[in-house]
Amino acid sequence: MGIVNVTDDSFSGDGLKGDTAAAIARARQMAAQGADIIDLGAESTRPGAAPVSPEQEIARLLPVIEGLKDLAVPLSVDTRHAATMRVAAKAGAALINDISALEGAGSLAAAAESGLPVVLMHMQGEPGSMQQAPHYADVVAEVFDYLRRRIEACEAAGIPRAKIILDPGIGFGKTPAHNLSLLRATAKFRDLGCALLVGVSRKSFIGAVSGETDPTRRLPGSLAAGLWALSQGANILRVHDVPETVQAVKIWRGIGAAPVTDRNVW
Ligand code: 9MG
Repeated sequence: MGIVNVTDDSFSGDGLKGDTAAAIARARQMAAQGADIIDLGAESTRPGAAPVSPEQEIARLLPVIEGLKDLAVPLSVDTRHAATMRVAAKAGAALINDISALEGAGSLAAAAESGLPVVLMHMQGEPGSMQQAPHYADVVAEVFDYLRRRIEACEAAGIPRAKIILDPGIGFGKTPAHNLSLLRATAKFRDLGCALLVGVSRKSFIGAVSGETDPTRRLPGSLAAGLWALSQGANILRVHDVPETVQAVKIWRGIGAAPVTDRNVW
C-alpha cells in the first residue's frame, strides 16, 4: 500500500500540500512501481497535528480520486469522517482506512452502507496529544482486546469479518518499546481471524532504535520492520518507498518459495 498524503504537512516529509496534480502523479508513479493499493489521505496524523474538517478533507481528496478513476490499482481513503467515507465510496474508492477504527460519529453506518472493506486501526488518544504519555499495563493484550471489540461493533453494524483488516497502529499513542512489543506479537493478531495491515514506514520508533533523526533516511529500518511483520503473518505494508519495498518483498517471497531440501540448505 503506497502512501499519498495530500496534507499540508507530514511527519515523513512527503505532504503534497493539497496539490491535486502532484498527488495524482505520485499515485500513478506508485502504481507503476508495483503498489497493489494507493492510500490517499488529507489529514496529517503526525503527532501534534491539528484535525481537518470533513469539508476540507473532501475538497482535497475528491479531485484526486476523480483524477485516478482509470487507475487499475484500487484506492484506499484514509479518513476518520463519515461524510468523507460516503463521498469517497461514491467516487470509486475501494477501501476505507480509519485510524480511529470507525469510532467517529456515523462512521460504522457509513462504512457498512458503502459495502467496502475497512481497516480498523488502534490508537491511544488523539493525534494532537497521543505521544505525550502513552501508557499500557500490557500493550499487546490491550490492543488485541480493543481490536476484538471493534470487530464486534463492525459485525453488529453489518460489516462482515471478511471485510475487516486489522492494524495495531504502530506509532499511534505508543512508546518505542510499545511498538517493538506489538511488532514482536504480530502473529498473535492473526488469531482475530482478519487480514493484517502494518504501517512502520519512516516512523519515529525506527529513529529511536537506530538513532536516525531524518525520517527520509529510515528506509533500511522500515524494510527490516516490514519484512519482520510479513514473516509473522501481516498481509499489507503501508509504505512511502514503493519500489524499494517491492524489491525487498520479492526477495523475501522468493526465499520463502524456494523448495527446502538438505541439498540447498547450507
Ligand atoms: C494514516 N496512517 C498513518 N499511519 C498509519 C498506519 O500505521 N496504519 C494505518 N492503517 N493508517 C495509517
